[in-house]
Amino acid sequence: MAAPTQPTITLYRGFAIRGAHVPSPFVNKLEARLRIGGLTYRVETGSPLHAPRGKLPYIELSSAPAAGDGEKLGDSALIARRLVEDGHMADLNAGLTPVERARDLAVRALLEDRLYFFQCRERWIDNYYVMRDTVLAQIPYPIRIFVGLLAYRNQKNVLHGQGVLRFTDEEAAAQRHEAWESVNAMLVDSRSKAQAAGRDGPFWVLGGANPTEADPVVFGFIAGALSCKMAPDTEKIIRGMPAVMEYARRIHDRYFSDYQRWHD
Ligand SMILES: N[C@@H](CCC(=O)N[C@@H](CS)C(=O)NCC(=O)O)C(=O)O
Repeated sequence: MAAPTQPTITLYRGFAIRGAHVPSPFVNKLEARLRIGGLTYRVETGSPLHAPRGKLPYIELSSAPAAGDGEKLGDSALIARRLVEDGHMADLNAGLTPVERARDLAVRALLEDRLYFFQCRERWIDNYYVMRDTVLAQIPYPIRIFVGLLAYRNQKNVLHGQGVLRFTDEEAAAQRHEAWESVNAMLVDSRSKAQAAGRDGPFWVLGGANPTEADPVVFGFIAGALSCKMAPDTEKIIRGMPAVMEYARRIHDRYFSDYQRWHD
């Protein structure tokens, strides 16, 4: 049966920049997921204030080319699931065994539900001014100072409640490193499997011949970290891991040739 016609997808990224990855890992993840799924989309800036779940990214699905009248959807994973359920792109995990699915979920959770909070701490607490002037760049001074302080206070509460703010700087850094070491170990293994099998192009985090749902997530976090200046420790960690850099570069080169890439 033929796939249903793709609706017009407008992706709201929250950043005014175009033709490049953004600091948000979830935005990069969703873009990678759409592109791996073979879907096209247009990009708008948008804002969490207009997002259906109050967070970026969100999309608008519309049968007509003009934005503004369609159905808005939030949450990168739920958006991808909906597009799979509607028959617009394939489920990347369809061929996985239950154990492989568990591994895929574990990788996603490591980044989205653990590393993300350490990354927020590094960005919002350790590098506040760079963070503020990047994510709130569209808000003019002096309102930005005020909005920045509100955002800072909110982040502090979230991070304290979640727990990552209860660690010392050293303890937090060690846990951030540990997460990236784990990702690196998987990618080193996958790269050598791909080499042994004579496969060119991207290699994938679970080590198979095809991407799984975890890959857009891993790519999104790497691309985000290499596309901003507010997480210098993370950038240093990643740049010190050749397999991680190569993984992201190969995915970028295959799926994002129209985007500017980070410098090597
Ligand atoms: N589960 C969400 C997480 C999205 C998320 O946390 N986005 C951040 C940007 S990286 C955000 O919008 N933060 C703004 C806020 O929380 O107000 C997804 O996968 O889309």
